[in-house]
Amino acid sequence: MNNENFEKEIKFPDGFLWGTSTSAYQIEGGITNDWSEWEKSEGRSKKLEKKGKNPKDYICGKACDSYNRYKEDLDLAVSLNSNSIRIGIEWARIQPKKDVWDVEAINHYRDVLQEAKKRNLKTVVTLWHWTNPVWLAREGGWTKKSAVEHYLKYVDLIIENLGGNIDFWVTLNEPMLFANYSYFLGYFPPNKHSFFKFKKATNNLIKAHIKAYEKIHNFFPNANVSITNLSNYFEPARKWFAPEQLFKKIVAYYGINKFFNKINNYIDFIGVDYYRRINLSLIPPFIKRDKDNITDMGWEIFPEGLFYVLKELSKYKKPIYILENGLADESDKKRMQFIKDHLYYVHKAISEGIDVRGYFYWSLLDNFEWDKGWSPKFGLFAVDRDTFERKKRPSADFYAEICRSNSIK
Ligand code: IFM
Repeated sequence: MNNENFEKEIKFPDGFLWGTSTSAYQIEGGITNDWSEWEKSEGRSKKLEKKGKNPKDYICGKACDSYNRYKEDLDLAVSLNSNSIRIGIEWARIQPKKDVWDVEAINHYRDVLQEAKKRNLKTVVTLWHWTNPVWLAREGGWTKKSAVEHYLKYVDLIIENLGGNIDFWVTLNEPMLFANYSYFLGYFPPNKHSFFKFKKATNNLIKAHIKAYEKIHNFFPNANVSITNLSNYFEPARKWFAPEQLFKKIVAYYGINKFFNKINNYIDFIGVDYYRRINLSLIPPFIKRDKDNITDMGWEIFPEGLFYVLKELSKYKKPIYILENGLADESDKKRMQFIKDHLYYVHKAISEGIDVRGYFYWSLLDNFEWDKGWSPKFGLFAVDRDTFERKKRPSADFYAEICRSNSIK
């Protein structure tokens, strides 16, 4: 990115939300759900061993022990001068069995939210971030209509017990990615490869969101409710090649627009999770990325893409919050520039009239990166895998200064 872009200070609007994002399963530890069961399964371990990988590096286990260390984590968020935090609630903790509601778990999350409030942090709360109680998965998970009814009972409980401390509700995290990875591409449990199941799960997730939206609004008429969507920037690898253009349209439709089109009358804001540009190729040669411009996971760093995504999503005419943006960068050599460049494009979008109201860095801590296990390091704070000690990376100070000054210098 051209440094001329940063010759002068860039100020963000007053009241802009600055935060970090986390999710329950990825940091809390000690959870039993469909993911924890799958991770430990023999089939999964064998597949990993065949690839020369150690299955232990792919087990969430105690994660970052945040279920016990949440006050420390909230203090870290405060140390960043952020004014908000995105946290998750784990359904499987609240309803470990179909007919058991765990009062201790509910009280725990009440305390987490109250502690966040005590620290003047606005709370963005994700009710479902891909993981499910084991009993629900055994009933057929999201391909069954009953999942919607079960989810809504869980939402009722959250509304009544925790709703007063929730500023922004995220009913579902990246539902299209979940439906795709779990039921079509098969990367996530239950590892299915069926377009039919993918469609069923998608439709049930859409229904679940719409009904949850109505329930939350019945109780709290002024609530802010939405989903987050993984909104990466898709491009055909060859702009002149019609099949790749069509491929791009299909992927962008299923990846971004389908869900928002269906729920557009049932959202108060747009939640954007942006990470990278994805070039869609159908035939070789496949694009090779310059290694200076990729993350530890090989994802292309493409800040401009965030601007295009914000432009595209502005058509829904809702306030936009970037609820995830970050990179895996263990050495922390690229993180400051990454944040700075993405924020440059956020600001450009705002100055062109797009109503962006917040930015949340993913993630506060190094955490469990799902099927990629423990190696990707997204955190502003590193976490020792044995002692759980949190250690600040230099980019945390950099981000803290942005949050403090509401500007980039
Ligand atoms: O870690 C995930 C998160 O759970 C959902 N959005 C993308 C992140 C990075 O892959």
